[in-house]
Amino acid sequence: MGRDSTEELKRIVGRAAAERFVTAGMRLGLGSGSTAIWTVRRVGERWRDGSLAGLRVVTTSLQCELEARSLGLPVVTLNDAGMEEGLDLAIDGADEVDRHGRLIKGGGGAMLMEKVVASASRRFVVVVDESKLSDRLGQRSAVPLEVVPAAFQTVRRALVALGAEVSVRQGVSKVGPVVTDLGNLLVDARFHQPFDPPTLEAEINGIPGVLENGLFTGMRPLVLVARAGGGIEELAF
Ligand code: A5P
Repeated sequence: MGRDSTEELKRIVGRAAAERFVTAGMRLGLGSGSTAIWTVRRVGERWRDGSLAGLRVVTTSLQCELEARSLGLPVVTLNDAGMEEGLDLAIDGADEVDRHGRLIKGGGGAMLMEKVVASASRRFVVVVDESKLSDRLGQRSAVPLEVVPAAFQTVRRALVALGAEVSVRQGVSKVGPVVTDLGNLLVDARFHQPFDPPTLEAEINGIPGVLENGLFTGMRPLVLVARAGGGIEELAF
């Protein structure tokens, strides 16, 4: 690790996205996790200093919503009046980014609404530190899935047939499984063999009982990468 710690890189890149891409009057999607939260905070500062008049934000998780509301940001939903055309921009973190701009997301368990919000947006900006760059998706992270609880065993069998090692994410300060913001299970599917990301994304979502998975392969994001040696690189896909 170079000059800046990973936590500092997250702060730098999260704030940079809020400064470079967010403008007054935008309909803005805000992501979740320890990097995107810095974007939320910087948007909050800019809102309070009056430079983002007319902004409306859509959040992707309870974490993000509580932060946005505590900062006084005007939180709306995709179903509210005035949001029929979707979002101008969404900004979010990622767990892995490959050289084609394909992502694994969902380390924080919010990938269902993150994918809804990103796909509702004309532009998608991803904020990461350089440790998230990956030669091959799946090298660092399992693929997270949000699963209807009653369908867990059915989904597990189908994932094993696809070659995955399957685990149910467990709470840290709570016994038992993690329950998502939407009341479902979080299942982590680890693939030890290389896979074709778009094919796997579609195959997993074809399993009945799977609500969404953390592969984001068709989004063409602009990825901001905070470098440990200093500076932020912009990778366009
Ligand atoms: C939340 O569910 C995720 O998709 C996050 O965006 C992703 O896990 C990256 O999180 P960090 O910025 O905390 O590493």
